[in-house]
Amino acid sequence: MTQDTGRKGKPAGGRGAIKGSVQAFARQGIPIKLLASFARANKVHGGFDCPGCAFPDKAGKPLLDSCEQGQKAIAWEMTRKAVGGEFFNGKTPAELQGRGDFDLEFQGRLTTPVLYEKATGRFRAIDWPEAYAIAARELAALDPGQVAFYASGRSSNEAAFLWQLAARAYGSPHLPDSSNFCHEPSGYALKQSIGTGKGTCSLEDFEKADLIIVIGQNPASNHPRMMAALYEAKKRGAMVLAINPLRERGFDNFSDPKNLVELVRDQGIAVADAVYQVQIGGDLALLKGVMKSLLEWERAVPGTMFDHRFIAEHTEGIDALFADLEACDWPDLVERSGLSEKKIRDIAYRYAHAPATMITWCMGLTHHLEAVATIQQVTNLALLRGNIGRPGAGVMPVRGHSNVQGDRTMGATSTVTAAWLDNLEATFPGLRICRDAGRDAAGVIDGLFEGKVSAFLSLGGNFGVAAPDAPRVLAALERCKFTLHIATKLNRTHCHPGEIGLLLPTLGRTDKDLRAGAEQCISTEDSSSTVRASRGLQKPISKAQRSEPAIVAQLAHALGIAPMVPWLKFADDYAALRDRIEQCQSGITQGFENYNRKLADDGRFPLVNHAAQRRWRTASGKAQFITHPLRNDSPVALAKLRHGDDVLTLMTIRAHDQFNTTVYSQDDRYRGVTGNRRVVFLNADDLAARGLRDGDRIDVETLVDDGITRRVEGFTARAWNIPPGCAAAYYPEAGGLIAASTLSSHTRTPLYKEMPVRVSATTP
Ligand SMILES: Nc1nc2c(c(=O)[nH]1)N[C@H]1C(S)=C(S)[C@@H](COP(=O)(O)OP(=O)(O)OC[C@H]3O[C@@H](n4cnc5c(=O)[nH]c(N)nc54)[C@H](O)[C@@H]3O)O[C@H]1N2
Ligand SMILES: Nc1nc2c(c(=O)[nH]1)N[C@H]1C(S)=C(S)[C@@H](COP(=O)(O)OP(=O)(O)OC[C@H]3O[C@@H](n4cnc5c(=O)[nH]c(N)nc54)[C@H](O)[C@@H]3O)O[C@H]1N2
Ligand SMILES: [Mo]
Repeated sequence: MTQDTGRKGKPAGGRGAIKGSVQAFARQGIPIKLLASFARANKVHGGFDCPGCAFPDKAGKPLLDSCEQGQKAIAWEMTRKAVGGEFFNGKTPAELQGRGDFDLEFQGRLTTPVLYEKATGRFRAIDWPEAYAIAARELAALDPGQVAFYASGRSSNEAAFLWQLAARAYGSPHLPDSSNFCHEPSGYALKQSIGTGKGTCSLEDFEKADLIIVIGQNPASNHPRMMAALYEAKKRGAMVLAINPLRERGFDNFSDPKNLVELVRDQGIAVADAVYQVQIGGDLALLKGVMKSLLEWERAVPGTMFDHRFIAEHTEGIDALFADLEACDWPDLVERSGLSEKKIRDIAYRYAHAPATMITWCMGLTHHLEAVATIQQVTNLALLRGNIGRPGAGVMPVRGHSNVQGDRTMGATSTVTAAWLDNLEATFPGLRICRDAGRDAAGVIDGLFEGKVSAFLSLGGNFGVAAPDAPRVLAALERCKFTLHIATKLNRTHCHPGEIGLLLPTLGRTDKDLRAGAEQCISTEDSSSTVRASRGLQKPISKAQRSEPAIVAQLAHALGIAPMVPWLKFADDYAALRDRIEQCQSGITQGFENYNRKLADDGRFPLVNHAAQRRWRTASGKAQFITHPLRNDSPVALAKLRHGDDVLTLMTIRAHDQFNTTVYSQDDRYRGVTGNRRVVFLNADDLAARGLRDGDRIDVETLVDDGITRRVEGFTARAWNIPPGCAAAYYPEAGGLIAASTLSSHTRTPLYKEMPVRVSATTP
């Protein structure tokens, strides 16, 4: 059986990217706006921060700093399609639930507050004073310990700060966020290892690295501006290695749309020098193998492999790491990683010969049982050769949502330090905030299932679809007493309101934000810890839309909490708000001094990243080599004990035409998929072993032994270049297969990319 490689020969990026951008705006009926959008996206001076990914923006005044994927997200938001009272009035949740996800969002921008009451069973448009009054009435009647405040990572620093302040002042410590589903293990692992829970690289490092290892990431679809950086690196002679179960298109063939010669020839270059097709979840063993090779060579010729001075001066725990590596045996590492000893040694050899190496990763490492352990081996590998805190070197979790890192810096998370809470109280004298332990996203899901979370509020996102066990989470949201969503567009979670449900229309990144007659700017933080100003470019489609900071501040004001916080002033004057944020950051995050002035003068500024300066904020002041055993009790291993060779490991991944739960089309042009996202990519041998063929209709069932049946039906099998025993399907279509009862060690992140499943032919 041959595998389908899609549109063979066509590069990722290139003409396709230009066409994709044009189509995105044309589909919204606003083709002309593409020009303004390209001119302003990610530009620091007078521009706006693209609402797509969190890849760093170029410094200075680049002609262009945007990509196809960013333009899709922008067009989706800039659309002139609107949905208001005429759509919602009289509709029941069942009627809305009957519509497809695409159809819901394609209705356009939300333009009116909407109320749902179980008593009438219907939605209806209301005005803002009524919305605030209802929210205040509901929240006042609830026990704050039962109320969760979720944040997705698209908001601004200003909105995120107010969100956590309002939640804590109200009395709830429950601040789950999309990071809990995303890079939580990265932050946790890095904090323990190097004392800073953020990546240590900047965009300039891409210009100086000799080797860039891209592990568990598909930048061609999810961070195309990073593809441009890799492409430049490759062209100047750097080496790029990809570690991924899939040979993603961008690795083998990518053309920068700005390169006219390649554009005309419609041909790009192989950006990756090699792609190592690791087994799903095999990275921990692989990384141990790479380090074991280095150790063996070092023992043979001492002084050749490691940066001994760096290790002696800056680190602790090297002996335990060596002991751990010595205890590993090669056949076991080979079996677990799915890569031959030769290939693993090949990576080690290339790493050992590169003067400066960067290692970047994304969800391919975090959505796993041993995510923290794996990321700490990435860090160990970097530390062994002093590859942190010098030009062209470093560790870089490439963040997802455009301001997900900033939300965290603003304290919008359930785990914050006591120092942060102290600063909040000191900044607003008289304020008393909740200091209880808060629920993370997994905790909120448990709470929803057990009835201990009875109200759910969200600042953006699509929680009921993004969460594991999505169908059960949506049903649990309906059992809530109160739900409230601040959103730009209608999505499935909104169609499952609680007894009282509010949906509040907000401005997005691209909208001009006028408050009390003055144009406001917001700020965001990218994956390289750079904070920047962002100003919208178009007039909002409706006068009834409110900015996120204004909505949150008005809600808090209506609720009558924390009168010492000047909520209404903050709603109209974000600079005044930023002055207080600066105060709260004192002694916590260095770099926010003169926040407003820096934004006004330079448009952006870096936050101090201690690890990048080789200052390790760990208990001992040294960077830590941390080891973890290889486990035999993963959900996949347990399923194999019961179901033998039937078990496949499923990863749920993104297609080229989506942003998380927002699906733009049924196509994935980089993987040759057209018109149907309900596909499962499988190794040809695995298909044959099950008597299946490419194109067959199949059902997929989760093999987690927790008494719950999870199944999707009528998917299409695709024979694909994927390691044996591995399967891939798209998120969110396959999200119902992910068991909320299985979570990663340390950070309780869902195992979105490591589910044991069985596939079988659909019975007609
Ligand atoms: N256009 C667009 N941009 C986006 C997003 C979007 O949906 N659309 N989403 C944003 C968000 S929130 C995020 S978090 C990022 C997501 O960006 P990515 O992490 O790149 O996205 P995923 O599709 O989830 O896929 C991860 C990659 O990991 C690989 N992988 C899976 N399991 C393993 C494993 O065990 N080992 C290794 N080595 N690799 C593995 C998969 O083959 C796939 O190539 O992108 C952000 N940017
Ligand atoms: N099976 C599976 N599940 C996953 C993943 C996976 O790989 N596989 N990935 C996980 C990851 S990495 C993440 S980050 C989560 C994402 O989970 P979420 O962040 O909860 O989901 P999104 O799809 O990003 O949210 C989209 C919605 O946000 C709203 N929105 C968009 N822009 C704005 C804005 O500017 N302001 C406001 N207030 N609202 C806005 C719109 O209503 C839109 O419908 O999903 C996780 N779920
Ligand atoms: Mo994410």
